Amino acid sequence: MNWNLPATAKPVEIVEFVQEHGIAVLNSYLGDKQLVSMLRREAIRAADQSKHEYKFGHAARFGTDIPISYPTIKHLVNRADLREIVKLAKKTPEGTFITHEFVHDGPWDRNGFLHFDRLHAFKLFFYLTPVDENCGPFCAIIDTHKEFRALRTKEWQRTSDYDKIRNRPPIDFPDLGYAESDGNPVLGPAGTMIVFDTDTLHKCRVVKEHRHRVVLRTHNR
Ligand SMILES: O=C(O)CCC(=O)C(=O)O
Ligand SMILES: [Fe+2]
Repeated sequence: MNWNLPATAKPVEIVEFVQEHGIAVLNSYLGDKQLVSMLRREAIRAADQSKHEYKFGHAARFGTDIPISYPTIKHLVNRADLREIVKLAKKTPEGTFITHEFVHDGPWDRNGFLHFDRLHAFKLFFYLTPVDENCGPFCAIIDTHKEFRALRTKEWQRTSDYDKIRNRPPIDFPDLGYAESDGNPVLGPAGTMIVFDTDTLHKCRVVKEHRHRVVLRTHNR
């Protein structure tokens, strides 16, 4: 199954595709190069100034109200098309998470292992730098969200302790037959949007030496 949709896809088409397959990729969804470069500059400033701990590099977390010192990011997350996607998915915006990955030698953060998120979310994920095989591409396995929605639900019935939830199938559930190297990378230019249900198995691959990656994602629950 191919996860690519055209950058002109309508919010309803995007949401229906993600509900069915768990993930959709829209190359160059943010087609305006100047917009993307302003977003990248603000995102790097936000991540690099933040004290948030992130083993792959720097990360910043905002709630739904983005500080006025990041006007381009604030404008993006409030854009009508993005709000429409979240609304059609019947989710509520919870916050924005910005990461600047540049660390290429472990130990890795948990998102460096094939996983589903312990807390379910619907994410809009934007590459703000071009991402090839060497830049720590986001990797995923399409059509896995239904299987792992069931498993996540079962895990939360077993324990209510977030730290005890098992969410890395190759490590925690080897009998299911998933390997750490499974999953296809999303490669694309800066401005690419990935829309995904976090029950889809996914991970971040390691950034190679002298390369970096900048990502802005909104979390909606
Ligand atoms: O940064 C990545 O490529 C993976 C991120 C991730 O696991 C997530 O956003 O849930
Ligand atoms: Fe994740």
